[in-house]
Amino acid sequence: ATRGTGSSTMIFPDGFVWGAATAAYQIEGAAAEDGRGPSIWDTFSRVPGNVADGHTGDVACDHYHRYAEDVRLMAGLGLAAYRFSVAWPRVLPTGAGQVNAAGLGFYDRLVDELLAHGIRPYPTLYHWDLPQALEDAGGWATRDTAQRFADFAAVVHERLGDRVRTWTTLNEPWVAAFLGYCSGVHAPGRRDPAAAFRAAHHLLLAHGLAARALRAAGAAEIALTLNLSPVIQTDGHEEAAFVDALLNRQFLDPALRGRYPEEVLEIAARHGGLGHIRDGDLAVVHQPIDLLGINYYNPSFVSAAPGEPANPAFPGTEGIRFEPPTGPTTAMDWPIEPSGLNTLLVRLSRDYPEVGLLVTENGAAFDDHLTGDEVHDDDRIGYLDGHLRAAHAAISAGADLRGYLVWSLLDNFEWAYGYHKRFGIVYIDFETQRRVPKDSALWYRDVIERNGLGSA
Ligand code: PNW
Repeated sequence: ATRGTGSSTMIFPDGFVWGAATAAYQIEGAAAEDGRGPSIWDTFSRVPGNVADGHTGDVACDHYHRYAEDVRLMAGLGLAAYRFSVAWPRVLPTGAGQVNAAGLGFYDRLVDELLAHGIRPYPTLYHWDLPQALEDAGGWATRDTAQRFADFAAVVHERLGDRVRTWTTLNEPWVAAFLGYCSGVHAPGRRDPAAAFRAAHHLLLAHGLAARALRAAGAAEIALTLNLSPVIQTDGHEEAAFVDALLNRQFLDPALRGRYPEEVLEIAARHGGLGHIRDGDLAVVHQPIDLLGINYYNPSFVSAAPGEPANPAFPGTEGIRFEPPTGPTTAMDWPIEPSGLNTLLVRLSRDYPEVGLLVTENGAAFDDHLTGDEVHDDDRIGYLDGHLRAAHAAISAGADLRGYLVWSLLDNFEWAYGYHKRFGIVYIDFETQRRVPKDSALWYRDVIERNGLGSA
């Protein structure tokens, strides 16, 4: 019952946490309600050309008003955990100063509603919606933003700490820094490698300062969520290790070992220098944490290619080619490669054995169609089934994996792709806001009920 093949019954460990994930700007809507201030995504999405068809998060899934219905949906699926993010500009409209009680009140009601339905809340404190006022003061490229974040974390903990056990500081600092400040395809849309390395460091510092503040305030468990991708070399030799250092170890090593990879220091030194890294910073970044949140979608394939220009999100990758997928892909054109999750979990448990592991995102966009009251998304079921089998194989190989949260509960605002890419296990009709559980949601309900997978 423990083999990683497609044909055996696979039961997960007792207490394995099954759930789903979302993020504030992607689902809430109500962008100007109850005193919420603007975030960098409100600004960015309004600039023509930044988001497909000029979509914004103004309405999204209207979750701000429909959260009770959405929690009922979750309960119907048997979810034990729900990962959401807290919108900083709802709580502190300009990022600091006076607390906006109405904004904080939303998360207070959401947490109560979840608990009333037996669902454990897993808040993430930063999922990319930086208050615009802080960006105007320099954003993540500025050191002050890290302290502002720790102050925000303390405010949220003060209100929810009696009911929330597990606190996640950041979601995917690599994406926030390198898509936001280097390639510019995410908010705030800056194209400055030096600013991106500073942003990455200040995000790590923000994580450390917030983790310290949360711990001091009595938080039971603290987590950091990273987007991680095994880098596979199709040709050449040094290239995969270099990309792995930028994408994965730039965040893993400071947070879990208190040091930067040499490759990162070297390349950051050539893009603006290392003056932003002060003595003692890495000790702050290296706080004891309980869980590493893993967002896994696909491996990255690279090869040596002399003359290739640097990838816009990866400074220093001149001469390295990011290979397009050759096998099956999702609607994002991302490769479908479940074995990458096994590789990743086994590697993390070997290289960072002291931290528990939680898959905080895994899932796929496909071209879904509503037929009557049903969505037949067999492709998504296949994706999830394959990845759960890979996760189970990693557990059998000794990985300390505690749970799995599917991305996403709902179809939602998929950043630069707007509403065109559907990642939900629940379909949203964005005209009527009707929710329709897809076949994958019903399948997932059965997985949760039996704590595993049946014969395939
Ligand atoms: C993650 N990349 O984003 C986010 O945490 C979610 O908000 C998002 O909806 C989900 O994955 C699906 O995209 C990523 O380019 C966006 O490597 C881009 C990348 C990785 C993760």
